[in-house]
Amino acid sequence: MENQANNTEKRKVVFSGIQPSGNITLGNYIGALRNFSLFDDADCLYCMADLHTLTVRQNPADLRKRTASLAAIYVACGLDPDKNIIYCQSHVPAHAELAWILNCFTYMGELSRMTQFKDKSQKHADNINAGLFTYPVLMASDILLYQTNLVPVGGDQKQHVEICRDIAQRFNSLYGDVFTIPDPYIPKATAKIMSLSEPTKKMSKSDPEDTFIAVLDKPDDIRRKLKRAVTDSDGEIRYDPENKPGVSNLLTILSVLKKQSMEEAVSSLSGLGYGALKEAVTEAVIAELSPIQERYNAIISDKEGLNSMLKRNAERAQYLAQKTLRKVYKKVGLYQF
Ligand code: ATP
Ligand code: LTN
Repeated sequence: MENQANNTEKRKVVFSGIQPSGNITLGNYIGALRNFSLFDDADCLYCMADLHTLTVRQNPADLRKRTASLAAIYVACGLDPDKNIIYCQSHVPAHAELAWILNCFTYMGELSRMTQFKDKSQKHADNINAGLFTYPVLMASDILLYQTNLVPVGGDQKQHVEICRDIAQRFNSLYGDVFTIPDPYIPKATAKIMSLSEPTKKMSKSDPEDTFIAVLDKPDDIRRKLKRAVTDSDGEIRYDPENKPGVSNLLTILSVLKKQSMEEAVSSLSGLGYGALKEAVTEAVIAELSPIQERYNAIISDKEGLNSMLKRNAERAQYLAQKTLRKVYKKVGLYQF
């Protein structure tokens, strides 16, 4: 937090991104998206990290569709596109340009320690490409271009924010104070929402449909998926993530969405069984997602409005990004007119 303390008069900058690599899940929502609207008094940028998705093979038509859909989800979740800069990563060339430079300040050794790289290499053993390896460098560029103070993400991205800090500190120690050193913003209780079918694994949008609830799922799908969610056989409603991961995951979702403490959530179900727990979670999820879906439908049906918002916001982002990029080019010695 030290560099926040140094800038008390200046507005904080908040940056985050989500990959349009599948249906946006309840894990993305609770772990990240929902927190994006907490920073009313900061300058916030939220991107659709479409360049990042190319590290895994994508169907081009689907990728295009999902990118527009994610933009509409951001707005539907309450992010005002006049106050927050909501844009597409590939529309701002400075991201890829800075990534090249920062690749030259990042070591193979530190990249090969990234757990996401190891996991995705296993999952896509036929396509372990260089982009998958340098993924964290592009993410560092996203963050550093805007002199970001805070990065709201889920727990799985902590390591990537740490390597971003290391790269920035390395660069600053060679060239002076070029980059702000960012801090992650990861509330502990919601850092990792678990898969419905394997509650010891993270809920992930690139896993099979029945393992997650999507933000755009219809009430019937939500009900069906939660009915099938894996629990355990002892029948007691208790928060104990180690021994009762399925039940604890459902309790986390319930308490967060109902804005209750864990104790309140557990005691509201005292004496009841897993059927009642699932029913309560179902109702809470539907109540949370229905108004978002209603706003989403209005936004996504106005393609022109959406495109003009994205264009305007990409220009705002590019203007800010250029300031940092020009400074970096100058510092490293690239010839300029
Ligand atoms: P993929 O399966 O394609 O890797 P993902 O579902 O893990 O995707 P990302 O686009 O990588 O999603 O993540 C977007 C944001 O959501 C990140 O901040 C990430 O930490 C957060 N997030 C993703 N899954 C979860 C989860 N299960 N619990 C909490 N936060 C999550
Ligand atoms: N790698 C992130 C998505 C992402 C991101 C960012 C998050 C891309 N660029 C910058 C925070 C800041 C993920 O969730 N997989």
